[in-house]
Amino acid sequence: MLERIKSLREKAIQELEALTDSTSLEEWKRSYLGKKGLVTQLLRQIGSLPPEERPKAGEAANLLRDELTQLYEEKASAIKEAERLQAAKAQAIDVTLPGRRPQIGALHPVTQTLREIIEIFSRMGFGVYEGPEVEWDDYNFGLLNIPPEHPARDMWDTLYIAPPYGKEGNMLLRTHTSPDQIRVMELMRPPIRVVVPGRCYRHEATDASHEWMFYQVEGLAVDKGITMAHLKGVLTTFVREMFGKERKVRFRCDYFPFVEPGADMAMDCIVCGGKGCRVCKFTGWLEILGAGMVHPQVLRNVGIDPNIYTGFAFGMGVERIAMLKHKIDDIRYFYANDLRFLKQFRA
Ligand code: YSA
Repeated sequence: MLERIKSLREKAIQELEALTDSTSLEEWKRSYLGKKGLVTQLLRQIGSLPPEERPKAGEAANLLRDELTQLYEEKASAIKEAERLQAAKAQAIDVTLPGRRPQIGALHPVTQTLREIIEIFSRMGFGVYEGPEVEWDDYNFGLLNIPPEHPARDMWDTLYIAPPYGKEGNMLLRTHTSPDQIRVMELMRPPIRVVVPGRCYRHEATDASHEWMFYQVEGLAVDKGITMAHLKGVLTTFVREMFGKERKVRFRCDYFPFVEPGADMAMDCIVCGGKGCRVCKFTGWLEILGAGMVHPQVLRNVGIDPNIYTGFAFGMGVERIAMLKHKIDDIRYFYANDLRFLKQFRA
């Protein structure tokens, strides 16, 4: 009997030492110390031994039960602690891992250019106004001396918003920022000095220099005694601030129904320095904006007396300015959402 107890002890302890989880530990407990467990069975058999063997066998069996019970408890707390540590490790954050870099965006090159333009005009005392992109026909055309059937409307075909139209006439996506000249003059009385940045839309066959959606910056100055000299001075200053002191500018007559006289302004080609290249179509000059003296009828349309006040206005394309600034040869890059292009303009 004592031999059986000894070998049962060795087997039980060996098995116990190999256990690593609480499920198999409970299984072990059942098979040795449970109601039908091997140690329990052994204890029951003591009574059937010859009387002289009983005391020693009983003592040994009881000792085995107590020892295994204690070993079980020690193992149970060791496994519990190990399982607790493992669960904590699974949840833990490894602070030694390298961090993930946040994706930091940047301003779009057109926005950067727009801000630069506005800053230059701010330094010359111009305020900033913003008008609606969805505009009334009358503001986009009529009040700017472009009545229905006027041939200038052909140049500025646009997207019309579906009926019902209000009493103000058709609603459309503005083709230029010039309607905001009217809005500003309805809001303010002279002296006026504002620039109006914003998106414009045209029914346009896109190409390297034309988009169907693009930005303009409108400029307007109205006061007593404003002349073409002020217009030339302000715009020449703008070009030299934006593109460098060495830039030359050229003004030529142009026609816009809402100015008299009208002009376009060009600067010497920044790419070839005025010698002639593909960008300037071998003319040496790059046109950057339309301008002129505000037409007396436009002033009358907003209740400003043209006998007292005069004004100048201009409208420039922001993408075209950005193209010149960065020597970009196709306007379509700006809105193609290609990060290889956009990442080059991280400020
Ligand atoms: C003229 C006289 C004023 O007193 C005031 C403003 C103006 C400008 C006028 N409203 C106008 O829109 N003229 S424009 O059709 O020649 O456009 C002005 C500028 O916008 C162009 O010089 C060009 O830089 C830009 N632009 C025009 N159509 C464009 C465009 N840029 C990109 N895509 C297009 N489709």
